[in-house]
Amino acid sequence: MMMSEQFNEQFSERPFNRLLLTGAAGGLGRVLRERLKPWTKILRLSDIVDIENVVAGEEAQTCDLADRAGVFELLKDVDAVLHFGGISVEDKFEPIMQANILGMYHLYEAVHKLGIKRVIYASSSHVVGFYRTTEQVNADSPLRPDGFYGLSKCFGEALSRYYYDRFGIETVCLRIGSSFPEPKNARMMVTYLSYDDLLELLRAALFTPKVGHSIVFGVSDNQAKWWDNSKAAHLGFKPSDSSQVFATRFAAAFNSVDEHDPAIIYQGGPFVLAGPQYSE
Ligand code: NAI
Ligand code: 15L
Repeated sequence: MMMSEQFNEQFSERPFNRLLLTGAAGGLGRVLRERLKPWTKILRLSDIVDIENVVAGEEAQTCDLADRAGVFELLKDVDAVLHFGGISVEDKFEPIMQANILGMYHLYEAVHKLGIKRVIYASSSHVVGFYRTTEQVNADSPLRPDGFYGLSKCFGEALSRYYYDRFGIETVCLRIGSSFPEPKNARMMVTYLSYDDLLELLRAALFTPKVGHSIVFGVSDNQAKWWDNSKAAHLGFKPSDSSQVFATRFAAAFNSVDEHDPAIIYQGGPFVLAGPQYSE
């Protein structure tokens, strides 16, 4: 039995009335849509694109995060927000600004004005992508974003810090590494976060009684490590999986790396090179 199943067994009734999941049509949103239901009577699903095949226990609300009135409508009667919506890779500044910067501002204004107490924010390891792969990073390390996308996640982390310091709204910023069914390349042997471990991370972020403003790296218990989660020990996040089960696939890639390639030198991998192609 998975840890999250053991955890779910203790509820005689679902602990939340209504959780909101943004980015629900995306890669992680589709995974979480299935897995969050034991925690909430109603799961409100939102994305800029329509949510399909809505079933009992779900509500769907299409919303562009750049639309302030729409975001306020979206957040009505919500207990907590799992914010996974937005641009998820490097892009031009303008769409990133609309979805990830303006959208974050709208979200937190609505959270504040509607009295919502906690947000779980899908940040990214690309807030520190310009550290070298030989370096260790923790939640207090200075930010070193690797592009406009990483910069927008830095903004999200700082914005949520402000709303905690000023208004007491709790946020857990998840600096997710690479959360896919399995690692796609040698870099992801270090950055991989399994879906089960992602769920365990969300459990820790949602159910730890007091989180204040926390930053935690979303990464499985992989053999090679760049990120030190000791500053987030209060969350009690303990990953169970490891990318090591996929190791044989990438053994050849490790032996043939170009040590002068920035995508190899820096933790952000190919993201460190992507920026200039999007600048106007
Ligand atoms: P994704 O790109 O598959 O999903 C993002 C969703 O946000 C999409 O369905 C998209 O339609 C929606 N969206 C985009 N612009 C929007 C807007 N203006 N208003 C409302 N919705 C909008 O990305 P994925 O992989 O599911 O990631 C989810 C979140 O987790 C993202 O915020 C991403 O930055 C973050 N993340 C994901 C990682 C991963 O390995 N999958 C790693 C690090 C961070
Ligand atoms: C991210 O932040 C992206 O959202 C995701 O698509 C992956 O590219 C991931 O980082 C990564 O670094 O592998």
